[in-house]
Amino acid sequence: MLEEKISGIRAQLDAAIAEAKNPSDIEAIRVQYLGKKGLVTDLMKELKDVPNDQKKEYGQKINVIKKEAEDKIKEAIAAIAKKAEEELVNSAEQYDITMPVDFTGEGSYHPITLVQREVEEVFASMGFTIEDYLEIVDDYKCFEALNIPKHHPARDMQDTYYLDNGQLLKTHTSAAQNAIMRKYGAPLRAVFPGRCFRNENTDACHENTFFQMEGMMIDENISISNLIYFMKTMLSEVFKQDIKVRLRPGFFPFVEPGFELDISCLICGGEGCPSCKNSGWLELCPCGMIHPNVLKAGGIDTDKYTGFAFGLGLTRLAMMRYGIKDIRDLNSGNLKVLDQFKNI
Ligand code: FA5
Repeated sequence: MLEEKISGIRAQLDAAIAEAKNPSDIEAIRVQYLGKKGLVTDLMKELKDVPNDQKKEYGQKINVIKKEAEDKIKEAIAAIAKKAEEELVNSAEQYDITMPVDFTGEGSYHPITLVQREVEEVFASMGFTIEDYLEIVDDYKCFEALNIPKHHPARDMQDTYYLDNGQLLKTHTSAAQNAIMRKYGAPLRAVFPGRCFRNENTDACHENTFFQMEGMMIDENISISNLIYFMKTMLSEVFKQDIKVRLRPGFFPFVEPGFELDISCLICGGEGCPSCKNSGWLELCPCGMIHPNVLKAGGIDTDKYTGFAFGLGLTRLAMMRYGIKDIRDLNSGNLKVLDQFKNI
């Protein structure tokens, strides 16, 4: 009697699976056989009325058909998925890949890229080479070669993302200074843009991922006047107008003396707004004369050469150049923001 029921269920199940065309058909079959009121589940409920001496044998047979139904349903799901994938691949062959593409969805350069290229052009025209550098660097390049030994308090100013292997995400483009000095020796003029990472609380003018552009000029008789000249030329070329700047003392272990170069906030005209933390000034470009220890670490003869370096906040420059009020818009990936730069 039980055997008859089981073979009836098996035949029915096989027929139903053979007919199934999509995942919802299979789900209906699963409910019909293995669901709470399913045919196989009902068999198990009958177990309580079976005489005790036959319970074990009865139970084993039900378990076999239950397992068989589960396996068949699993196989059917896999087979249907495979068939759907094959159909998709076959239908893809029907596309003509030689058809001309509709370019109405054309992209645009990111505003930071646009500003980066402008600044690069200005410096290239003044004889600077443009260098590329790594985003993952070691402690020596990011700190020690820059006169920031281990446990120096200046490290606290750049909350660093360390990797498990001891390397770190570059916190500033100054991390490339040593490699570039070693690559070219003196005299040298180079700018090197790059992405920097700091574990910062974000606000309208701070991001945890932002761009800087470092610049270095090393030669005989280089002084602060050279530094100021290059900074002013760059800003007037980029903004195509006179920009109010102020220079105040700034401390960075890798320069001596060091300065902070701020520009008057172009978003609020110097009145004060969230983009400039209500100060009317935006910290844009720390700079200074390269510390002799840093030159020495880069293999430069400090009796003969001096140099200046600056670390331009490229992301902030892009904000000022295009009137972007919140730095976070630049990393948002929001196409509405980026679309505005299509025709630039
Ligand atoms: C530095 O990173 C130094 N390496 C700069 C330097 C280079 C000094 C060479 C002297 C000589 P600072 O941490 O201040 O300094 O960053 C430089 C600029 O990067 C800032 O003025 C600002 O424009 C930009 N910047 C820094 N942190 C952020 C941030 N979280 N979000 C956006 N821009 C930032």
